[in-house]
Amino acid sequence: MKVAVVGATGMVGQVMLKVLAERNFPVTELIPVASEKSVGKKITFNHKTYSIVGLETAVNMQPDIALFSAGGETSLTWAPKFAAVGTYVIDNSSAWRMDDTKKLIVPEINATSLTKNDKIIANPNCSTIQLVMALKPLHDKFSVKRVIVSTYQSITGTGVKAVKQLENEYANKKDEMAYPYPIHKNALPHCDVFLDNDYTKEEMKLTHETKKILGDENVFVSATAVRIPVVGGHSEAVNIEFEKDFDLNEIKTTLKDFPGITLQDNPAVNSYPMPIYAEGKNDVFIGRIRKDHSHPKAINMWIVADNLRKGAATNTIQIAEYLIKNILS
Ligand code: 2RA
Repeated sequence: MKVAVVGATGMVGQVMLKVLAERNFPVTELIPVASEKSVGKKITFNHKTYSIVGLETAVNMQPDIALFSAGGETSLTWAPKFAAVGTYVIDNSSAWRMDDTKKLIVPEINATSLTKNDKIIANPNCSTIQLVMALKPLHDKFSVKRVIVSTYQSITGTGVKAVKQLENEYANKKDEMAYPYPIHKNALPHCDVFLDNDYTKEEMKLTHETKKILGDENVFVSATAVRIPVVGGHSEAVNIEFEKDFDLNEIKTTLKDFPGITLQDNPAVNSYPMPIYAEGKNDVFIGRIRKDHSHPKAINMWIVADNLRKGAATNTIQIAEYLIKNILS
């Protein structure tokens, strides 16, 4: 497979290269793509050295698959150009996610909806992916009615500039800020920008994307997205109200049996997910599963995942794996 990685020098792009190698993805030729200032720089992948190219050159090389993590503007302009030469594009930006003509894919949930005509495929937002991985098996069995989620998001979701800000704050250095306030010893209830309804874009992504991925407009999600000074992954405290009665043990078994989920749920021995231990892993980790004592048809749980992996790079590559197994073969 001729594979382009668009945004190859970014945090997600770098993790995509790592995951492609880890999973022995059948890359016969890599096309690392980045902004003009990086063109010509070298990237090593699977013990081979490649030169970074620009977008125009990459399109003309006609890759089989292009994995995008280069922002919405670049994707809106260039994804159609790649698709026009027959490339399957999997995009990590929000550009195509809510486009009715594009599919929003978490492979364990809805990859089977993909056809050969889906040349631009949207990868959901990282905080959405780990949430819907828990919701999907429970929705199928117990009909999810309402979800209240509070996220505790890694600064890596913002990018290199945020990681640099935290390092500078550790070192008491004043430099360019990624956030309007200090992030060290702080928690910012502000991920992405505020909208007219006083929610942030990140919070509304959780609401809208969850409905689309589950294919059910009657699943109601209310979110509060918080940025915290960690780097290993995003955590989410989630309350789920069901339409149907449920047995807690059946809830746990249903989650445990769903591909891509690892349960870490034994308070007696302090077993629960944490971002420091989820970092570098591809699963979604779930624990603190308990009945909501304030509501007869609701439960609480804690969900953690590496936002650069299952939240971005790994999910993207799992979509590509599905394509080559079921559509490109
Ligand atoms: C964030 N989910 O964490 C967004 C984009 N990666 O900032």
